[in-house]
Amino acid sequence: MSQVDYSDVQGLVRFGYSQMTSASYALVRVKNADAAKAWFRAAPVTTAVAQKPPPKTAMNIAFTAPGLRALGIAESLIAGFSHEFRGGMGQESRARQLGDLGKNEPSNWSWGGFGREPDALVMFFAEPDQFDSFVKKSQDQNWGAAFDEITSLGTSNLDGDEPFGFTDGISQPQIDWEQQLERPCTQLDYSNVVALGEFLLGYRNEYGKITDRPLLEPDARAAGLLNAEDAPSKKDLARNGTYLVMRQLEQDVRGFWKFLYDQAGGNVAHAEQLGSKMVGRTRAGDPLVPIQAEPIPGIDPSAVRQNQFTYESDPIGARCPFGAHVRRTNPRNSDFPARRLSAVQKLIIMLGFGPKGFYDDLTSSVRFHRILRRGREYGPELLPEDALQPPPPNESTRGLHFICLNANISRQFEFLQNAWVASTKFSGVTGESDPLLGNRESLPGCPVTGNFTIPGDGTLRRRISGLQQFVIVRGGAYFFLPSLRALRYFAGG
Ligand code: N7H
Repeated sequence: MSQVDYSDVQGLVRFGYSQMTSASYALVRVKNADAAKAWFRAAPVTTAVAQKPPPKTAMNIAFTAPGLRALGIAESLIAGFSHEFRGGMGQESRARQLGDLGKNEPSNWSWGGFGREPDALVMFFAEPDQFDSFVKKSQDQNWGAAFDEITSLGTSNLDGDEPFGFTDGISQPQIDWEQQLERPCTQLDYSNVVALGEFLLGYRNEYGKITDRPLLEPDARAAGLLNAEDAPSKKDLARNGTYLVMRQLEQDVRGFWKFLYDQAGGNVAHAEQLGSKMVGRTRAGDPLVPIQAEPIPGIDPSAVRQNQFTYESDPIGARCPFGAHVRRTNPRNSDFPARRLSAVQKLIIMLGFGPKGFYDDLTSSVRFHRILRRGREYGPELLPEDALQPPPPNESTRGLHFICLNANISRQFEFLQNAWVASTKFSGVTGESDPLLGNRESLPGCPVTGNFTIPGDGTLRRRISGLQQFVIVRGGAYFFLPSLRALRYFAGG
């Protein structure tokens, strides 16, 4: 039994709302603070309580730091949130870290960017026949009085595929809602169960610590908030809330498949194989390495066929290249590939006395760098077999509204994006970044990243070059997804 009060947690933390296949994201600026607060107070925010049957509509709400200011939240309180959240995704130094340079520069984004952030994100989800009326009802007169809408980002339902045509949404961490995990100082075997405090503020994280967050004196206004677990005399504004990262990632689906077909000399099967090597799964979502017999904690029995694997059986990346998107974004146990170690050997390595060599330069433990993905696709479907046809005039764009939840943006999302996705050094391969997401512009001081290494069995290895920029960042911001109690605090009710 979880001790978490699900009725205080926004539903997106626990559910992806997959049965509600229609969704849109309204990015708004506060026009009138009182009207905005009144709208937030009345908003039917969906909680994490499981309902049977599940609801047909859902709404969740998140704020940027400027948004909290716009609602009149004191600067001293905002100062308690993380510096990434306060600084925003579009800050110059942060953009460099995230690889948002050249075409991806925040000044080119159609929304977000330094000084242009929305105040709030209102997410609408519904079953298709309910969607229009739900949004219309929510965006009533008061909505118009409260907000200026910067944009409303639509989504599309591609039946579980992302726009390049690969199955998405397979691998997610399993949250330890019951807080049963006993964490050793160092854990060497891959587990998919992740501490609650990695995804929800106010609880213990993978270090056994509670992430920093704003704590308040218990005055009358804060009376409705929960007490802090680690400072019981204080009120915990962020408990049951988390950070939400949003990035609009436009995908060049035609460019992606043209590149694959060109590399494969027009052979469809080979093109698809190369695409799978770049993603790290087949289009149907199967992993490129064998499923292991031993269970992995936190892998749902229904997901065994697609998710009960590590890279232990593929130490040189012959099946799933080191640089493949899924191997980069969750290397699982790449710390110790191909080494079945005894407890003593593991201890020796943990203490830093292990053998020196190629594998010592591998990625550090992954359990501090997991994210919960909650994004949705947008734009019309384009099947790989149609991608080589000339585009129609005024073709709509397509891509992913990437959304992830994490309690520590810098250690989770930013680490992934910087050290694993954008970096040109990863797991022993150099001079290449993520084959799907890498920024290909040759910028002063940055090595060219349009390479992709496919190690073969034994000594054979193939290096592909000339990868183009298949994904362009069109917008983004860091939000705080508050608990329902905190939302009432912000909205003054
Ligand atoms: Fe990725 N893609 O279509 O190839 N991603 N992703 N992603 N991604 C995954 O395993 C994709 C992006 C992660 O636990 C799959 O569920 C595309 C960003 C993580 O084994 C596919 C875009 C970040 C995983 C894609 C994009 C991540 C993952 C396989 C952008 C983080 C789980 C399906 C347009 C910074 C890895 C699955 C694991 C899986 C694609 C973006 C992270 C098919 C097209 C920005 C953690």
